[in-house]
Amino acid sequence: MATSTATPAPKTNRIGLQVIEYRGGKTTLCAGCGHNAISERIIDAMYEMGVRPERVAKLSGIGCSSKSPAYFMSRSHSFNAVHGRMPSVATGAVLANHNLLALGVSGDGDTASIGVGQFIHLMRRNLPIIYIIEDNGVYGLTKGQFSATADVGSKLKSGVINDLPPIDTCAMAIELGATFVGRSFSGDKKQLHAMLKAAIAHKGTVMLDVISPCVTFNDHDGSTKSYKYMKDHEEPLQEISFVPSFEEISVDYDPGTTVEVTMHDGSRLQLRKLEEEYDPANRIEAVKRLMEAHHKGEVLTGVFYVNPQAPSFIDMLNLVDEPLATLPESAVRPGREALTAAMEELR
Ligand SMILES: Cc1ncc(C[n+]2csc(CCOP(=O)(O)OP(=O)(O)O)c2C)c(N)n1
Ligand code: SF4
Ligand SMILES: [Mg+2]
Repeated sequence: MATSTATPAPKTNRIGLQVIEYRGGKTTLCAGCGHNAISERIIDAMYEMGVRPERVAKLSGIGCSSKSPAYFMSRSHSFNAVHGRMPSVATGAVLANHNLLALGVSGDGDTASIGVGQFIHLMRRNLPIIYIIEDNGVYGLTKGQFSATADVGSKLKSGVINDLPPIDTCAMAIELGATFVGRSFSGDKKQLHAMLKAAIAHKGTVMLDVISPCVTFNDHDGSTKSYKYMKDHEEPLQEISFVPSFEEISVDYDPGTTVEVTMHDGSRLQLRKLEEEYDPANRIEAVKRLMEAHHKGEVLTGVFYVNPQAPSFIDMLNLVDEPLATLPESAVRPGREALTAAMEELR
């Protein structure tokens, strides 16, 4: 009897790419660093959503977290900005070419300490960008000093205790106007994966704070950003499922217990409530829940706020459809007649 020796064709996504084509360089981060797990989730989400790597612009600042874009999607555009200054570079890149999918990767130090001014202004514009904070509560790259997201009472290995109140980047982003805000944990594979896919479908500012333990400087007893602390204190707000517009899968959907949000492209984000009523369209409730969770010592995770209807910064500026970067010279350089007419108007 003849046996077939043909090897099966490699698995590809809806644009014909294999997952290997979404990979990056070999990581130089510590083994077990939460940031490596987040890179893996980004690779899976981009592959499953069929995003063309060349359409992605990876942007970051400085830190171990900001190094991580080197470890996924080598075929994408990439820019490492100055420490804390990624938001202004990202804003320029998106305005120059709004066909790009901007993916900002930052750290808690890069965002909430040196970069907090830039972060604040990015959050109030609804620029289309996915902004991820890989949050370990310390400056990992410079050997583990407390950052501005460290909780009161959290202890460094040296015994130093933090007594300054933390900045909650999610509460801040919601208050300032970001239109998709959530928190996840690098160790919560399923939740982070669903959130990233929904983030790719959102048209506006996505801000995801992902607790990402630093195994070298902040994973000991007494730390509130360790794997153990997260295992004991993570309080998921919902079970998250995401159905992309190109897949007609019916998820086990019970309208009584699930809130469904239709995204800009027709994708569906399904948030199955785990406890009392929670409306992800209610900004005030979102901030209240975050403050209550802090008070109880819980780390609330999930999608806190989503508004797929708000106009993006691109809509507000009324930009032409063709990206500025590819407009021909004839369109961007007014001729003598147009200049003369403009001068006449100003007389
Ligand atoms: C202008 C400037 N100030 C300070 C530094 C030193 N520095 C480099 S990374 C870093 C903090 C990084 O912390 P975070 O963003 O939380 O990233 P992590 O390493 O924890 O992932 C600091 C203070 C720098 N590179 N540039
Ligand atoms: S020092 Fe901490 S943050 Fe940096 S790579 Fe190592 S584990 Fe990750
Ligand atoms: Mg950090």
